[in-house]
This record gives sequence, structure tokens and C-alpha cells, in this order.
Amino acid sequence: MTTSETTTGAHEALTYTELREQLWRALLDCDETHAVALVRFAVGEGTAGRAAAAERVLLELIAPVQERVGIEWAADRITVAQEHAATAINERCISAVADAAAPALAGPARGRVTVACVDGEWHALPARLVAEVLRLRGWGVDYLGAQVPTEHLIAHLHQRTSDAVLLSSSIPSHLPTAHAAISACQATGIPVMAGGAAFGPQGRYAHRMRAAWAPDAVGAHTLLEQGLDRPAVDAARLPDLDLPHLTDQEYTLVRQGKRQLVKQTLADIEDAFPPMRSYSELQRERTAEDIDHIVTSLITALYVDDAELFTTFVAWTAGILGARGVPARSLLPALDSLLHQLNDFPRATGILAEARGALTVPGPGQPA
Ligand code: B12
Repeated sequence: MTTSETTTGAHEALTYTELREQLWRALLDCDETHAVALVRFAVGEGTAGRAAAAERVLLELIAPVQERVGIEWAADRITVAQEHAATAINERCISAVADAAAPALAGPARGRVTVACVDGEWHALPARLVAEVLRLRGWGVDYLGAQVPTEHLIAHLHQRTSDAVLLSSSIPSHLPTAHAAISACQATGIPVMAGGAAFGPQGRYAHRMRAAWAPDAVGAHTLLEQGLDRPAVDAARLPDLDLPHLTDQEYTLVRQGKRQLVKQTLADIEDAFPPMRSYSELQRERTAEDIDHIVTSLITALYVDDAELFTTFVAWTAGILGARGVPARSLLPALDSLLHQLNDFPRATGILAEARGALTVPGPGQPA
């Protein structure tokens, strides 16, 4: 099929399942022209219902195909380069949908919101989807994109009128930064809604940080329509006001000792996992990165006081390693080393022990 067939109606009878498959193929072929033609086709020509059609394309075509990109990368069936290319094309597709729907958007805005990713967060695509859906539903949106330093976000809020700040984060390790950003935004008197995978099942961490939370873009619209409570203009609050367990200092001390923890863990696993001795320089670097991520995740779990955050991360790491031929049991020496090093920290050892127990280790003779 050629690209011109795409635009001349050859897809008229396509179901959403077929459209998703075609978009997926176009992403794998790095065929941006075809992908853009496909989403434009799916939005359709007529003005009536175009905003609703555009929303459906964003949430039921582009979003699930983007999630598939993650699944295929995690399973080692596509490369990092393919994942980057696919994401770049999907970003272009979102712009194309927004352009195609623009003529259907009229009338005064319902209100204005600012949508931003927390500092350090590169996953801008989820936030962009939220921003575009809100625009389609009549909101004025200041979309600030990826990794917005909190002080610049606050400066923006002082310059522009916003009814709410919508903060996005996909990676849990950004939760301490997200918490500081939530508190700083609220101190300006503007309500905050958080969203994205980082905030946990049913937004449990957003709630603990006193932010509103919605699972997705449509949920964000519903909450905005209901109206968010305006916080008092005040000084940004200290984290332990929301998270009293932080007064035990475990989070602060383990975070301060992170470099040494990573270094010692690497030394310990080299002793306990003999295949590591023949690792190449690149393999060693990757292992150091993995340990760094594990320690960072433990520190985040201490911050929100939730062992499940760490257990989920360890299981995810085991899955990623497993798909690349590295057995899950290779993580055990790292967890044991951390357990030993953090012997004096009861919350940390509790979290580590829970993750260790949850890590399924095949018995002798079973494939790892
Ligand atoms: C694309 C991608 C990237 C791109 C991002 C580019 C971009 N412009 O966005 C790049 C290459 C930069 C990247 C980098 C990394 N990534 Co990445 N990435 C992804 C991927 C494949 C897709 C993300 C996405 O767009 N999802 C699609 C949207 C639709 O999903 P969504 O998040 O659920 O969004 C909806 C809701 O959450 C909600 N929502 C989102 N934000 C908000 C905000 C508000 C206010 C509200 C109300 C709702 C809301 O609404 C959205 C729309 O309905 C995911 C896999 C996945 N399944 O998501 C991994 C993924 C998120 N990445 C992952 C990882 C590990 C990383 C890296 C650490 C990799 C590395 N070793 O460097 C880095 C971290 C970078 C950083 N510091 O942030 C892991 C995270 C695992 C974990 N639990 O920690 C994932 C899950 C991959 C995987 N399959 O395992 N990544």
C-alpha cells in the first residue's frame, strides 16, 4: 500500500484494531508520512464531531500504540533506536491530530491550565496527550513540556493566569521532586492535579502529597469541570508535614550515602556472581546503572514509605534482564548486599526483605 492510497480513502472500512496495527507497522518502518496520513484519515474531514474524533485518535489509536512501543522494548523485540524513532513519529502524529482538529475548536476557553512535566522527567508524550485532549474539550492550555525546573514553573504561574497546574510524571524516582513542585505551586494559591504512572496505583502518592489526581486525560477534564479547591497562599510546606515517617531520617541518610552504597554493592556482587568477572567494560557500566536505579528506587520507596514501589521496580528490572538473557537470580546478591549495608535502617531492610521475597527465583534445574 502506498502513502497516497492512505489519503485517498483506501482505509475507509478500517476498524480501530486495524488502524492500530497499521500505525504500529508505520512506526516500525520509520514511515512518518504514512503514520501522519493514517491519523489524519482517522480524524476525518467533516467539522461536526471532529474534536471528538480527534480525541478518540489520541486516546485509542496513538496512546495504545505508544504503550505497545514500551512493551516491545521491554521484551527486547525492538531496539532503543526503534523506540526513539517510534516516539518521535507519534509526537508528530499528535501535532497532526491537533492541526486537523483546530478548525473545529471555537468559542471562549472554559478556563486556562498549565500542563508540565516535573523536573528531570523526560516523558513528555503523556503530558502532551493530556494537554491536547483538554484543548479539544475547550480549555486554554499552557503546555510547558518535559523536565520543567520548579522555579521556572512557579515563575510562569506568576506571569500567566492559571486555574490549575497539571503535573505529569512517569518515573517514580521523580516523586520527591514532584512533591516539592506540588507544594511550591500550591503555595502560590493555585490548585495542583497530578497524573502519570509515577503517582502509583489509583494515584496513591499524589493523594499523600495533597494533590488532586486523575487517571487519564478525560478524568482530568472531569475534575476540572467539578472545580478544584484553591489552596491557601502560604509558604511551601516541608515534606514531613505530608509524610511524617520522614522524621526518622532514613530517607535522608540513605540518600546521602547513595554513592558509597552503589560502589559497595558492585564490589559485593562481583564476589557473589562469578560470571560478572568476565563482563566487558560496557556490561560493567550497564550493571552499575542497574544498581544505581535499584538504589534510587529504594530511596524513593523510603520517601513514600511504600515497599510495593520497590518490589514492583525489582520485578520490572528482573523482567527486563530476563528478556535479555540475564537470570533474575543475578539480582539477589545486590539485594543481599544492600540488606547487609543497611542493617541499621529498619524501614529500608523491611522494604528490601519484601522485594527479595517477592522475586521469584526458579528452583534448581528450572530455567531462570
Ligand atoms: C517513550 C518512552 C520514553 C521516551 C520519552 C520521550 C517522550 N517524548 O515522552 C524516552 C526515550 C526519553 C524515555 C526515557 C526513559 N524511560 Co521511558 N518510556 C517510554 C514509553 C515507551 C512510552 C511513554 C508513553 O508515552 N506512554 C504512553 C502514554 C499514553 O501512557 P501514560 O503514561 O499511561 O499516560 C496517560 C496517563 O498516565 C495519564 N497521565 C499522564 N500524565 C498525566 C498528568 C496528569 C495531570 C493527569 C491527570 C493524567 C496524566 O494520561 C495519559 C493519557 O491518557 C514507556 C512505556 C509505557 N508503557 O508507557 C517507557 C517507560 C515509562 N520508560 C521507562 C524507563 C525505565 C525509562 C528510562 C529510565 C530508561 C533509561 N534507562 O534511560 C528513561 C528515563 C528518562 C527520564 N529521566 O525521565 C520505563 C519506566 C519503568 C519504571 N517503572 O520506572 C517504561 C515503563 C518502559 C518499560 N516498558 O518498562 N522513555
